[in-house]
Amino acid sequence: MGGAALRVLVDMDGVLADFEGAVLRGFRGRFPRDPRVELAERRGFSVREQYRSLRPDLADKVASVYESPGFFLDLDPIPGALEAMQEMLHMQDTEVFICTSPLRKYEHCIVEKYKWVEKHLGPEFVERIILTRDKTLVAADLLFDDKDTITGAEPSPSWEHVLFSCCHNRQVQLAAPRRRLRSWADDWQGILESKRSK
Ligand code: T3P
Ligand code: MG
Repeated sequence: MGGAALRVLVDMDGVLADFEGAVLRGFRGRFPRDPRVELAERRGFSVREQYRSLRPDLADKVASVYESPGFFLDLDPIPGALEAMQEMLHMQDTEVFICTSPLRKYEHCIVEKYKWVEKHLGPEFVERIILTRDKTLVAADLLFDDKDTITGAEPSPSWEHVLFSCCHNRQVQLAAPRRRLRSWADDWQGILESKRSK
């Protein structure tokens, strides 16, 4: 018997669920005559800020897309994510949790995130949802997350943040020893193995 299990946190939007693709599709459908930010042009975590710099009135318009009922429930899974989560769930000496933040405008987002997990990953994973605006307070070995900078009340979180590549963070240069997972086809198993104590 080894030591304690390896605890892995997996973020939801941008890692399991395709938030960016759905924002663009929703915006294009609702505001077809307005300029938009194609995925190849996305820079920075905040969609709203990039649309604001394109034209100030577009900030509220793009926010209305992701604040609409049904938005979070209808997100497509990121390729390979569901399979990777099932594999992690059944891996020995491994504990996997979904660690996700609700929008400040939480009305539809929270319940739809729970429903999405039940629909795509099943009831075992509903038990494994950690919903928090502050991920630094959650203790784990690893956090896979597409947000490039994660801060909160705890100045030295226990986890290593592995940046999950997403359209908005492809240009971000990581300082050593920070690392990325480029997609679910990349070697996530190798990253888990690298954290296990001998
Ligand atoms: P997650 O923690 O699962 O990645 O902010 C609430 C959620 O919406 C959070 O989910 C991140 C996601 N989100 C973006 O990815 N980009 C945005 O611009 C906004 C507003 C939210
Ligand atoms: Mg995310």
